[in-house]
Amino acid sequence: MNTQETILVIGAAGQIGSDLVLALRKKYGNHNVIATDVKTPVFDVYESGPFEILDVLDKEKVFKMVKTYKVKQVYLLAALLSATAEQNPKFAWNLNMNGLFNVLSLASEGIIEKIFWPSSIAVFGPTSPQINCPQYCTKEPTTVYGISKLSGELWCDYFHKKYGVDVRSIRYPGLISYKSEPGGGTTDYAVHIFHRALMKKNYTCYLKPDTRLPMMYMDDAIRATIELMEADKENIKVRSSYNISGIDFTPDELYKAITTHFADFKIDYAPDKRQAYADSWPKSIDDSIAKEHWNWAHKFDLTTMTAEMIKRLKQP
Ligand code: AKB
Repeated sequence: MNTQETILVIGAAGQIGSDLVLALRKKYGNHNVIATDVKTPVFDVYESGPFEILDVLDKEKVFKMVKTYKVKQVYLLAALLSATAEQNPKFAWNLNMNGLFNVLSLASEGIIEKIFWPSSIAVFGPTSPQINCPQYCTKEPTTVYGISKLSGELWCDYFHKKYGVDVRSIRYPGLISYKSEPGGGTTDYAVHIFHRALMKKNYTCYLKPDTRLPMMYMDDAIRATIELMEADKENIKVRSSYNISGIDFTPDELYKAITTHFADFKIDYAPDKRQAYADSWPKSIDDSIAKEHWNWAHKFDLTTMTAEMIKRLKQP
């Protein structure tokens, strides 16, 4: 991307947006990355470059913003995650689908050139392979969120095939970050647990101790996103969404990793509705196709991620 081109990030106040905006600004210049959301983002995002209030469902305003800032690339992050989507299926469908549709339509009309849209491991369901779940397999998601993400993937692929839209996507696992807490997901426990440990308080986990899920440290996820967006067009042969893999662990394994830093930290378990969503997802992911197409490789494992989270959260 040349430094005169502008990037629009929609959903900049969320967990991914809080890190992605800063990484994009570092790479492409503060003023070339327009952060937008329906709510105010973390201070670092707000003060380091342009921020505008934007609801992705307001197609006219999205269009106006794209024109005003001469936007070439859109990162569309606004979405309802698994737990909140289940509480409000209609709104989740509207936001997760029509938001994407608005952006895909602008690209099909040639108004924007490139789109990033996040999918999730939630596209898989109980009939998908549970261990090393491959890129291509049966997908029968049983969550509202998973249904919307799988449908979105199909729309991305359709707009690419029919209109040549350059849309790129990743099936994120649970993301672990220190800048901003996640909201409304099933994998959020893996962030909340660190905050409790640092506060020297016990943690009550809403998943069972042996619930293994695919996870990733945010630095890896941001690098994957930017590497995918910068890869040569001809190498991107999957236009639905790419599997990427980082770490997989259970709440008990994460707890034990944290106790190497906080020996007195205590956990107990009170599984709730989110257990069923977690049980429907794979335990680990095969990402050999992403490795082959655009050289993806994760860096952080459970030990290095835990040490880094604690170090970062301790910093004032
Ligand atoms: C969630 O838990 O809903 C998300 C996801 C796996 O996409 N973190």
